[in-house]
Amino acid sequence: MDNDDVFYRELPKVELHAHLNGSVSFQTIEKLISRKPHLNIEHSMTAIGKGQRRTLDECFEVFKVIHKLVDTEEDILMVATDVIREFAADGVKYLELRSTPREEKDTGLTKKNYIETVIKAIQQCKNEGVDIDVRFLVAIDRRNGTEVAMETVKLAEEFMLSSDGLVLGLDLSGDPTVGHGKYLLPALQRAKNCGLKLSLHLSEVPSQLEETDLLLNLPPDRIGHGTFLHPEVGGSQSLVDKVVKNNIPLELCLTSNVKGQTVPCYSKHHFNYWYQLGHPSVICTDDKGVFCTDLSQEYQLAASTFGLSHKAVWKLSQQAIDCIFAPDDVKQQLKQKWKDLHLQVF
Ligand code: 6MZ
Repeated sequence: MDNDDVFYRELPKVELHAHLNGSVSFQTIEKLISRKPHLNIEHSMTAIGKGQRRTLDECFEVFKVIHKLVDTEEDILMVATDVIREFAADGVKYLELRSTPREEKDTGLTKKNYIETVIKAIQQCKNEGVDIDVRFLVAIDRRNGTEVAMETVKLAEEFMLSSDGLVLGLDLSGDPTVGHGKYLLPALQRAKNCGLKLSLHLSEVPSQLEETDLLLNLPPDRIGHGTFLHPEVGGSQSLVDKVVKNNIPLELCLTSNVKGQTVPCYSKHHFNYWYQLGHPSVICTDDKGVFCTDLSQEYQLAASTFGLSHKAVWKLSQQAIDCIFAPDDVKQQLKQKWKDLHLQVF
């Protein structure tokens, strides 16, 4: 590692947009494959390597393969503990993991078990003294429609009340070309009313202006991607104005968008647009396993592409603290941590 690599690794980081099953590393996939050799899954089917690109559609096929490998409580516990330890090893001090609770008839897995198991993994890592504060966002896969969305919100609500602050909110994700947000509004509204924080994937693909406008009226607490919000790429000034007026932070995932081909190259990534506006923008990984990246690399890419100094990068990672869903006392603790580490690094 050269000095620059060391800086990014040691930079304390906040990860706010990480899908559990998209974050499974090469090593963990190997363990899963050896548990289930009869599936005949090869590693090339679960990740998109350096220089490779896929359409977003193909990316969603990759998740289906991973879901076949992760279908028991035991698998989820291993995957979640591995993912948490890997983020910690990469210098992430605060992580909000998100995942879609799944029910698997063949293994008896229920959605409730699913969430309980992720919580167990978080607690296990905490008990082991892993240096990272982890929270959980329950995800709605938009493909599954109105009823499942409402069911998911009710489940998230239950866990928000019983998980000692570990379950904080809700994510809306899934293939953006499937379904329409208007059918999910009642569920999202209910989530908001009961105190769940909302992070919504918005405008990840073009031509979602109407849906985005509708969902921005909630308003969400954070936006995932927002790739096609601004007028230069077919969005609109009024959408940008809504985001700015409500001061809704964006979760931006450079490699994911380039490899998934919604952004043509790093230099055209919308990070630049929002960063220039001075709008809260948080660098995230999305799916570090599938896209073969980590958060240190994403910060380094943003810096090298857009000419950010180490000082500016530090500020960027520090400002992410204000965008977390955990309460103020957690923000204060993290700010103190950044302060202490700043003295060691600079
Ligand atoms: C939208 C995405 C996504 O929930 O099984 N997911 N949704 N856009 C993306 N951009 C690439 N990347 C991942 O993790 C996998 C699930 O996360 C969502 C999809 O619903 C995917 O099935 P979990 O842990």
